[in-house]
Amino acid sequence: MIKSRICEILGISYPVFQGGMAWVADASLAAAVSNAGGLGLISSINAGTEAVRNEIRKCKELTDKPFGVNIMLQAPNAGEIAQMVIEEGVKILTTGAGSPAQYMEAWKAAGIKVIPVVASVALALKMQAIGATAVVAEGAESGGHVGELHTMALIPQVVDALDIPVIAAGGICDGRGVAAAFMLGADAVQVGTRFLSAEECTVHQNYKDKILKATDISTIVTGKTLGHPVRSLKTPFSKTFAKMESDPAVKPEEILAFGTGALRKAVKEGDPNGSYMAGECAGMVKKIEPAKAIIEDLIGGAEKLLSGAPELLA
Ligand code: TUI
Repeated sequence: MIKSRICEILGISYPVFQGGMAWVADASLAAAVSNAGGLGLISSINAGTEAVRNEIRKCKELTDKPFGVNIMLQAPNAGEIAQMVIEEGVKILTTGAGSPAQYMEAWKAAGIKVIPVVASVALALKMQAIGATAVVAEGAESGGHVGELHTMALIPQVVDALDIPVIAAGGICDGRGVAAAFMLGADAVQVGTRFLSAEECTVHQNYKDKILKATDISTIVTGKTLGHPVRSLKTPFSKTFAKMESDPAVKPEEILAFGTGALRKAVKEGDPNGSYMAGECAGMVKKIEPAKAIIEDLIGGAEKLLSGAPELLA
């Protein structure tokens, strides 16, 4: 049975976090993951602060297990969300796309366990120094906003630098990825893309269909020229975005305007011109199934591999 210190710290049965995917991670998905023994997360990127508050309240009705909220720090309402989660008695937070330093004091005073997502050793060390409970180290295989380093090199370097637990993210999609993450020294994994195919995931069916059809080479990173690299499925939208970026005649403001609202359009409307954020492992997602089955496959698969590992030494 795979257990780690993060299970004790957070009161969860399995060391599996569900990524707090923007527009995607709502009460339905988070509660399903938490009820299955993992850590469900609700995204702060939704139709405004009050919509996120409602998701938190819904989640409390759907599960009595621990769950958390992911705060996207670059969002214009990040400060508002930071206060709202205290009001709602949220106990676990993950943060992404920046440093949560300015909010740490208030969150710690409220007894919140803060688990920032980091993409480098430097930020991981800073987060440990300001009182983070753990960090999610996210490699560039992941979907959405990505850093520079990839999981295989990032995780052991962050593990070596820190004393607090490290949750590995980026490219982890089945028991093989989970086992590998533990071998790299991680205490848990965070999985996003695989949960897009969960029955309880409320994304538009077109989004699920695109994930199920994806292959190994289906994703692309755009936005590097804007300082905000994002991995998404190759679609007419992302290809046009990439073309605009390589055309010196197109101004950054025009590109930004083109991208605004594109993720919501994909998630909520299945709009073919939307942004279908997904990780490199989208090609490994083969079926729609309950979140519980996904967690059982992740953990069961890893346990089987790890218990067979001594044979490698024979
Ligand atoms: O945040 C993410 N992934 C996301 S956020 C998002 S929302 C969105 N993005 C673009 C368009 C529309 C909507 C989609 N995906 N992952 C966590 C993450 N954080 N990955 C990398 C980082 C990161 C990168 C640099 C964290 C900190 C950082 O350093 C900044 C600093 O201050 O040093």
